[in-house]
Amino acid sequence: MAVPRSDLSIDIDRLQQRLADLAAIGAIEGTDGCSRLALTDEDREGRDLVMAQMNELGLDITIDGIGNVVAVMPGQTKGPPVMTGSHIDTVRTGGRYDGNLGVLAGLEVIETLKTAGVIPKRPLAVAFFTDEEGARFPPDMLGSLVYVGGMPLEQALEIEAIDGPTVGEELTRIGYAGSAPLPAAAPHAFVELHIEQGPVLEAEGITIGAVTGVQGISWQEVTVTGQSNHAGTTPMHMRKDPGLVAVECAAFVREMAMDIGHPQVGTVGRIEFSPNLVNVIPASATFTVDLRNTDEAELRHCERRFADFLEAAAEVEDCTFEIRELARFEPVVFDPEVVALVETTAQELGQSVLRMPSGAGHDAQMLARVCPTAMIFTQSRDGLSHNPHEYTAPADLEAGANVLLHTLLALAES
Ligand code: HGY
Ligand code: MN
Ligand code: MN
Repeated sequence: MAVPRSDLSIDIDRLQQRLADLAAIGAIEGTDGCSRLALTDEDREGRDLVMAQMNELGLDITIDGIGNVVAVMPGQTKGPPVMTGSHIDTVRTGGRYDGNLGVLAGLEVIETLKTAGVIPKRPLAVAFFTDEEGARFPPDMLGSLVYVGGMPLEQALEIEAIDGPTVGEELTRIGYAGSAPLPAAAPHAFVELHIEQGPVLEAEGITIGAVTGVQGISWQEVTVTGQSNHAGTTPMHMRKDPGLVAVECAAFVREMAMDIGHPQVGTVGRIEFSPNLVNVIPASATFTVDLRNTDEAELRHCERRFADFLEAAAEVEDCTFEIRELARFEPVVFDPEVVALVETTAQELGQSVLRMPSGAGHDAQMLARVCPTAMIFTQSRDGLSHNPHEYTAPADLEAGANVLLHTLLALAES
């Protein structure tokens, strides 16, 4: 393990400026947050900005068929790069750090090395992957999933957005349907810097998270169909109200997760009635169920309990239902050597560090399928994320980016 070079550290003001410039695109009025759903015009603008910075750094840039962008700094030798990166698409109520930090800190690392005249043995790459959030086009981590061969490109291009168009149509519309081959060649290693998006580091008073893996994710979309009818004339015993089934399910998901206990979580994040009018008993109700657990068997058990509840609730209300799987990823364990490298690098840099799993999904969980992978977490104030008031203090950003710098350098020199 190379001892971090004390003469090399990132420029936090430059990194903060990069974060501010990107957050200005899709800025959410009165907050530091931004809204750049995947493949929207705001996402295109964000992509254009980051690509301009990649060009300014003189990097070799490629765009692949799902719109992933990879920028490479040549090393002293050829071969697979040590890669970092994340995503720059956001949820509709996004913060400026989720994903963006990992990409922009990667560029900051490259600029720090170039300024110091350091050319690593292996090439270094910084990537942003398409549609990590999965909020507009499910599943999440779509770009990195295709990148590692987890989904054929043709299948990904046909995925429809919650607002209509397909991935392929939107990629073409925004000019990011690239030609670099897919699946991509595996990097030598992959390390992603990301905000924790949870309360653990702050509560423990720890600066850096050495992330050991990512919990399993199950996303389902349920459409319950009943009978629309007049809200005023239909006696209660004659109703087939899918809206009731949907809200009963939402309450059950919460109760079930509380009953199972930590680390089980369950969320109904999206719910839509049709025709969604004050005086009409809904014809149908569509809602999403997001279930997660670090243990695959527990997650399957939770899915089974929900399915049983849904079946019974629909039957009582004389409704039918359909389930569409939006995402299903088993828990991922990161490479122990790379996790240890993150941990020792943080310690060498005098930072407190804690090994911990990730509650959120990340592109790293896809890259872990093809190369040694780990993640670095920094604190999230109040554990807040997917919220425009998401915040990470400059000292934490600087600490995280310096751990990234020296971890990448150690991997590039190994
Ligand atoms: O849903 C997630 O965990 C990630 O933010 N895409
Ligand atoms: Mn993220
Ligand atoms: Mn996110």
